[in-house]
Amino acid sequence: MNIGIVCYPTFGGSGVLATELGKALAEKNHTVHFITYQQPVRLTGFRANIFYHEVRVPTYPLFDYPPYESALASTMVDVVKNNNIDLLHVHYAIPHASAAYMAKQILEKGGRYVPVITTLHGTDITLVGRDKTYAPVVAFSINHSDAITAVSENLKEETYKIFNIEKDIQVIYNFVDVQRFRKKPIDAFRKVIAPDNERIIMHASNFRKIKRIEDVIYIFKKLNETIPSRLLLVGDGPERPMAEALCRELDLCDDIRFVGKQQDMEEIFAIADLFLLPSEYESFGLSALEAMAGGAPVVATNVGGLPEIIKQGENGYMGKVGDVDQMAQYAIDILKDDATFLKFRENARKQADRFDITRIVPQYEKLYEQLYESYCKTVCNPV
Ligand code: GMT
Repeated sequence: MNIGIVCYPTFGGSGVLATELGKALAEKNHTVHFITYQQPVRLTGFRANIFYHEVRVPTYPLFDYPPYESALASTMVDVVKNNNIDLLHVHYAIPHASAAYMAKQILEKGGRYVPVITTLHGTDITLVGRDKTYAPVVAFSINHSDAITAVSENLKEETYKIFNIEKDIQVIYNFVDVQRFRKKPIDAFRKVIAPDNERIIMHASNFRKIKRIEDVIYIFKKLNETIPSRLLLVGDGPERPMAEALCRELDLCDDIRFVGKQQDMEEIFAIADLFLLPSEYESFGLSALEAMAGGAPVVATNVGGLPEIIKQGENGYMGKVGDVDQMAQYAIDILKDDATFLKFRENARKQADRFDITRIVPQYEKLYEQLYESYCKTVCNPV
């Protein structure tokens, strides 16, 4: 099939997932057209059947806010018309689902029919989407998508709770390429981070408030008092200055390393002994799944879709939001001896297998095929 994928090109989970999906579909001989404002960060190297169409947003002195949504809708129209696109798959409702609706209306006026699938990722529903500034548009564009998917059962339930959705939402879990993430750790890299063979604790995110970076640091502080450890903080975002200041205040600068945004996450996860994700909310927690695939058990909060991937006492633990003492104790329980740690590590890998790319991508392909067939029967060529 010829598939148009619209996503955020940045390090956020929705853009990562959309890019990995596009790459996997291309591997399976589909042709994939990414439509976004910047080359997606995980879209590296050349592949004959992957195309990238940049959305340009011409500015004009009148515009305090350049109209990205209009530029995106116009680019979608252009890409669909000129590349034989069979369907559009948009990731993250705002503004992708409403831009897709607009593009679809324009195309239909010209007799060109293209179904739209919207995948909901989390904050597009639970945080930004529910804000009354956006809510009517989000609800409308979800209801006018031809198929809707959510990345966890929790997000599906939240969507029904927050909006008046008249359609079925299918859960298709996020995935990880287990083979790629099951890397042997690079010894020299481990030694740089943990020269005295300390445990390596890791957190990766976009450093937004919802991630509670300060809790990551407090959990680490407590753990480090019992088990010598080093904390690797991967990513960047608005909370980073606060986090750096907190490390200085707690006199932890020698034990905590900020490595910024990183491309080759599989190399980094390979040296992690434990992953921390004490977020206020996570619809799924893709970074936790990637960490598990790399063999790191997870200590997280009991929120959103996290209980759908973390099994308490098996591959990690979940505590209450803000309960740093409890989460630190969980981390100690996992790392206290090698036998326990290796059991958790093995279980984390096994759990990641359940979300392997080879199991999940066919679910998207099946949805594409079913939708394309039914859409063409009823809309493109009605009898
Ligand atoms: O977590 C973020 O702030 C990024 C956000 C995004 O849309 O890029 O992540 C959301 O989508 C990911 C991929 O589906 C999920 O794994 C994250 O849990 C989800 N984040 C939240 O729900 C806060």
